Amino acid sequence: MVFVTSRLTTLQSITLSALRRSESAPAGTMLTKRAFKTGSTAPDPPAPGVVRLISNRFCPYAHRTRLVLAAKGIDYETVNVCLAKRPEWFFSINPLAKVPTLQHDGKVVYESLVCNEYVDRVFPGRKLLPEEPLEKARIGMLQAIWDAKSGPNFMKVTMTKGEERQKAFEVLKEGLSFFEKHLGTSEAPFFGGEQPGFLDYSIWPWFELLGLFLTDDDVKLQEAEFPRVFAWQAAMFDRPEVKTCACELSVWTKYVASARAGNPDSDIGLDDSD
Ligand SMILES: N[C@@H](CCC(=O)N[C@@H](CS)C(=O)NCC(=O)O)C(=O)O
Repeated sequence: MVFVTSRLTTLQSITLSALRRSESAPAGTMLTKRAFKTGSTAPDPPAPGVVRLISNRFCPYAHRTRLVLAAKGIDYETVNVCLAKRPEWFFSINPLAKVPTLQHDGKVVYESLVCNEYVDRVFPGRKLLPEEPLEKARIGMLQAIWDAKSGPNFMKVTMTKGEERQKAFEVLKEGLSFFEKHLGTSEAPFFGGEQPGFLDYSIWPWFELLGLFLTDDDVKLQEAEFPRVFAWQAAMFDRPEVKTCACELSVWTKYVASARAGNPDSDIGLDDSD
């Protein structure tokens, strides 16, 4: 664990050098750092060559980028921001003030999929996006199905009740059926082939939370209906980069409770030393 500066006690960085050394030996580093809030002083820009991820511990989009950074074994530092009370300085880095946002050698990159492609193209390591145009197009089309049908309805299922919830669940499943079908087109366990690729990481954050959200009988995914997706989920849970970036469900449960009470607490689960 590297502390970026003594001036900013809340600004700390994550070192994933263990991952760089060996994919099978994850650093096991958890993001357990307090979030910058409205009124906070902006941290200095990252040092030359350092990748900084402006993030939030509970954002699935930022989780996508953490996964890609970890998968490629890139050292990076994390600055968490509070989404309910976003710091003013964040708007001058990213006009949308959304996480994830990357800072790297004076450049700023935002939007999770854009960040992930940037990281994939700029840094060495195994390539996560295929070069072959049709393969790349297939990934893009599945991503579009996820974004249109499954991702938003996953959130809707967790936030709504009754008929609206059931309808959202049906559309979510309709989207998932394309993923089930795609997995059936090869023997490989991941969308990326023998190892997870771009799409695996971009849809994973929601799958990690299935056990938290889709648990009621009327909105429970049935393994018999999506056997390949369930096998894929199990294989993903085994990956070192997935373990490194995971947040415990018990902490997530507390976060969701704080959000439902109208006060999402980005620092929940941290102790005084964080
Ligand atoms: N399309 C964006 C979505 C990112 C996003 O919505 N992030 C949320 C946190 S999960 C955020 O920063 N929200 C701040 C806001 O919109 O107020 C991406 O893929 O990066």
